[in-house]
Amino acid sequence: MPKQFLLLIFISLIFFIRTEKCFAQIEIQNPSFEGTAQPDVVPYPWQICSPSPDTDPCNLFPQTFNLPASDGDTYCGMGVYSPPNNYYEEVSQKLICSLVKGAVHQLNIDLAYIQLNGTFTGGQLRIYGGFDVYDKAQLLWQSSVLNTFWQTYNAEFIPNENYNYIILSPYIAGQYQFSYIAADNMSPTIQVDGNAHRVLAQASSINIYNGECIQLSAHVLGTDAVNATWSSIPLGWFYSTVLNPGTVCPTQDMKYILTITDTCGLTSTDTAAVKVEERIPYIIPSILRPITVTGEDKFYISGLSVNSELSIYNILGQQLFHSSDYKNDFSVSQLPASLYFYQLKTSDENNYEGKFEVVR
Ligand SMILES: [Ca+2]
Repeated sequence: MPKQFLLLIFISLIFFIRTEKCFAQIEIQNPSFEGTAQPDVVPYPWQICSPSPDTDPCNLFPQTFNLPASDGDTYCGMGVYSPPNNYYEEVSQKLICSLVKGAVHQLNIDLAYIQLNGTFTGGQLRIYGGFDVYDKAQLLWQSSVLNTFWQTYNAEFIPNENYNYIILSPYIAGQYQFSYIAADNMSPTIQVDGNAHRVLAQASSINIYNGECIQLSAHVLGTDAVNATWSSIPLGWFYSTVLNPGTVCPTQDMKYILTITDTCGLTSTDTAAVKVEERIPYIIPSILRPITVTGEDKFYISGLSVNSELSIYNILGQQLFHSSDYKNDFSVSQLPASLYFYQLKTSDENNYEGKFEVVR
């Protein structure tokens, strides 16, 4: 096989892998509206949002309502009467898992409209998202004008919030217009872009010195998190407000991946990079010639680590300065020329004692 072909196959494989789409799924219960055909009732667990949709074909008008189900035995029928009557028969369902704010969602649904003695025309279906049975907080999608035969529609939408209800609502344009919308055979799941998440994992990166240990810091934004794991730590521990994965003592640069899983299986990951540095030996000054104008008047310890405790004494043994977390900020500008003594206790529990001279 020529090399060019092999290269082409390789590039195609990379392209295929990179463009493969990944979806999470939200279940729709009873997506085919299966139940006992009857007027003014919708099959469980669908709920009536605005009275009164029907489970069809229910022989409400047997001479004309002769549309068989698109899938199974029954479907949902919704009457609509445009302004000024504003009559809309609507159904809603509480989702097991909420929609995901900002993510691309897709579902399929079969739709048609039913003619009644030539008085019904067209009509469309709208899908809303909300937070209760009656809440039409956001119009998510609207179909084109329907036909008298079943057609499958693909609804794609992006919710502005994590709505936990969807509402199906009939719509017809114009005034004094009637229609009767039929809906059936919804996809059993709403597909959500796999990169979406309801919770956000946050891990903090940090630098340490070789020989030190560190407790990895992790937080989660959102309230639906149920599980968290660190990929480089052999733990499978559960969610708490502040995640505490324990302590790690790497001797080389490491990356620890935090994965938060929410109640519906969507995940969010973040990486904590731990950079391991070799400790620089402390360089403690022995002579200081304070020049205040250039700022060279500080007792500056090169290589000082955090939480280092420093005390400074005069030649009489009187303590002039103490800090439990010295920041290289002690000024000798006001000290007379003399000999002084220091005690330094570093964060790794090493003690250093010595003297320095202020010279003027
Ligand atoms: Ca059905």
